[in-house]
Amino acid sequence: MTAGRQALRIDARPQAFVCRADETALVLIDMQRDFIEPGGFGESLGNDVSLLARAVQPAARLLDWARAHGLLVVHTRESHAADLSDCPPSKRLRGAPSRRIGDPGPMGRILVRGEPGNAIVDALAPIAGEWQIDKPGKGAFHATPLAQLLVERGIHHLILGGVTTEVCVQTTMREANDRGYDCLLVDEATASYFPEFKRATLEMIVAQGGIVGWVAGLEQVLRA
Ligand code: TIU
Repeated sequence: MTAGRQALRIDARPQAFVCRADETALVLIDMQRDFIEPGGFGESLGNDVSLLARAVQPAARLLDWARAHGLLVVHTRESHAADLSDCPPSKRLRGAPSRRIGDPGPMGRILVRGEPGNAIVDALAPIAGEWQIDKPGKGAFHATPLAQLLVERGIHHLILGGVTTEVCVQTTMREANDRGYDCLLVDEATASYFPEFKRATLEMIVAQGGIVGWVAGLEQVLRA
């Protein structure tokens, strides 16, 4: 058996997650400065961004593990075109943020593609061969080439981390479910501005026999 076809068995809830390395992708959702560092979209919404920084080092260990096992690695960024043509007014005008999408901020225009704030944080910087998917929505499948690219690569399982647990991560898991993927979320590698929402999300994922998917601790994954 070649390294790529290696079977992985991860101790998870509600039961073991079994996949093959060459049919599995690690998907890191929106680990970008906009959400994790002060001065970006997350803070403009009134959030304490330090709550998200705690997921960075666990996500880096998960990324090292995925690279060592030859998994396809996908990084997503929530972002919009400079002319905001892919940003529905309903999204831009919602709520009362201190800065709206497209407004100038200390890390460039908020949530706009190519601005400094839109970059993946340094500790998780993509390397050659890894995919970067720019997504205008919360889910990574909406208005992106992700579905087609995963089919072309023969991917059947997704291992996920990223931010925020209950918004872009869970939305992506639900989209992936409807497209036939088995999804595992790694506890320490995801975070929310609302720790109680993270806890509730992990529970709703594994409830009902894994209605949304699987959840595992980082150490369980690293042991696989
Ligand atoms: N606000 C919030 O919790 N999340 C987002 O707006 N986007 C992502 O989750 N990436």
